[in-house]
Amino acid sequence: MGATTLITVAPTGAESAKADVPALPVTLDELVQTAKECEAAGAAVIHVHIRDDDAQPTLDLSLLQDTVQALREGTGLVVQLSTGGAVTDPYADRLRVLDAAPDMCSLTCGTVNFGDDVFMNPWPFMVELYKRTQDMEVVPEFELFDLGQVTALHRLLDKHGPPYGGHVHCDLVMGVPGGMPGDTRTLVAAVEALPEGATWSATGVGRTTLPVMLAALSAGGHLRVGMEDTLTFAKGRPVTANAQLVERAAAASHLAQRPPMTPAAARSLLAVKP
Ligand code: KMH
Ligand code: ZN
Repeated sequence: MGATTLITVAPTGAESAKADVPALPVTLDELVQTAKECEAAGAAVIHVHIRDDDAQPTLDLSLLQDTVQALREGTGLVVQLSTGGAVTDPYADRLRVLDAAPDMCSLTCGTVNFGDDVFMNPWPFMVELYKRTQDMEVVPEFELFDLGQVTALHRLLDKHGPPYGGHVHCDLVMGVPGGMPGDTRTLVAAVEALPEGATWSATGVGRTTLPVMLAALSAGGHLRVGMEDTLTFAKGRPVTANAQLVERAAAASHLAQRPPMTPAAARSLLAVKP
């Protein structure tokens, strides 16, 4: 088997309103349907934020447990729950996400300005979350919004040892207003600073979606796509479904001679709990 591309889909996020973006999956049925379509289109991992009955972001544990179960029953995707939540979510709620027993969770490696808000990830919170991933056998995906966060990742690994499963996987989140820009030279700088042996994906929010996708493929990386990060497919064309973004990423991966990785291969690469 030749080289392949791991495609992660982030279908919902915590920032967009259903009223503004009708195609956003916010109910459990919509999320599972989206997940099935994205798996068929080439996704192997799903990065999950959920919404309540009013379509507002929530970290309600029982809803998260139902979501993990429904995604496991309906798809073969690796289920990664967001511990970032929304910028207003308390640390305790973000830590409790692991009690839903996902395969993976996100772990952001530092505080970053986030548009007009601040996405808080102080060192003691990072450490507490990391220790819980180790204890609860959940594989963290290290979210890197800025180059300084790569340094914080090294510090975390140096002080607290390897993640559950032993493999380090990172995601460069580029183009957030307040974080690192979504361009090729920044992507290369970040990749060169990653820990030895780490794998990585990249996503560029908004207008940086395509430049980051093409830079990531040409640099040998994996891809994250989805409506958490991208609401416009092309100039004047709103995204109509998450699968549209996965299909484009899969087509680009084929073009790069690194076709989409299967969920089973992703489980093996990421060393998630069997
Ligand atoms: N919604 C952002 C504030 C994550 O999922 O871990 C944080 C975020 C990162 O989306
Ligand atoms: Zn997220």
